[in-house]
Amino acid sequence: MHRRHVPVALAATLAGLSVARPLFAAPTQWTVATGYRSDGFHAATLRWLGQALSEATQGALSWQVVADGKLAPLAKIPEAVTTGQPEVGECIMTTMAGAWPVCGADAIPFMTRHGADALRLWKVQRPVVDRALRASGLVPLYAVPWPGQGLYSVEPVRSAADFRGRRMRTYNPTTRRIAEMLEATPVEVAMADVGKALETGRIDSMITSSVTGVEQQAWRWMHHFYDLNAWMPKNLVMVNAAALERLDPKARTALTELSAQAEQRGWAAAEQAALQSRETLAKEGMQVESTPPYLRGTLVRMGERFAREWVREVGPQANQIFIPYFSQQ
Ligand code: PCA
Repeated sequence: MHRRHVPVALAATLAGLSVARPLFAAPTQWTVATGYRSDGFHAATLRWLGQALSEATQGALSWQVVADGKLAPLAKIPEAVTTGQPEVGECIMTTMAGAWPVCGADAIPFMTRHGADALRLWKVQRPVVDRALRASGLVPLYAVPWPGQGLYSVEPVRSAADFRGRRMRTYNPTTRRIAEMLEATPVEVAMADVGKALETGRIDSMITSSVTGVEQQAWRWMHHFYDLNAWMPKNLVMVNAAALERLDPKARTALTELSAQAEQRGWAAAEQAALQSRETLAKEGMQVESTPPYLRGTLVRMGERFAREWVREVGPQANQIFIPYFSQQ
């Protein structure tokens, strides 16, 4: 064979080889950042999806979950994902409402009363949130809720007046506004630091889920849990749009399909976790009570006010969520 023809022959051999290669291109390893605990049910869903992807793509796409805000603090994660470092991130949508106001419907008190409401809300939110995030180079993969938000308190509570002068832990603009409207002092504390804040007396009340109360062993300092079920905030998992675009089409399809499965698993896990953790709170000696009627009235009025304010802030897109949500009830 003439030397000049060798590369041609080699190219032909390689072309032949590429036909016989596995279904997917070179392995892609992504990083997933979450600001929440690695032993929580949200992180378990992320890990399940990573494993399922790796199996479905024969190792062509896999990811590593970095939890506990070790890669970036919770609030900074969406911005980090827009740069592609990391490729995937998880953040609570109520925190994202600052940059993407359409995400704010999640924290309107008493808009959703149970898991079915929350799922219906997500179905109508998703296309609107999807459009807003894509404009920033992010693509939503799936969302999973926290259990309904309840009130923890050192002292018993009967009405809004009982909050005056209290130090209430907040984790987003809504909980901050609630604290202010109740004339309590808002104290912003990341979830990871709640135990410490309780121990040192920085806070004496908080609104969060039964799951978070159990993870933080709230009963060591607080004895009253009012099961307000005020709203079910969702964690959104999003991917950098350019990284998604670079994926082999088959891996991209696997990611879309398996994300839908992860979402279903996550919602079931949230329901399970809510039941278990409420039981644990009671078993650990916490008084689990329903919402005091006077307080409920105040919070419902706040919910209505928040809804009006949110519509004013977001404009017509809010109606793209509200109208189908309320008309399907
Ligand atoms: N736990 C998280 C967010 C909502 C929840 O239930 C927290 O307390 O920060």
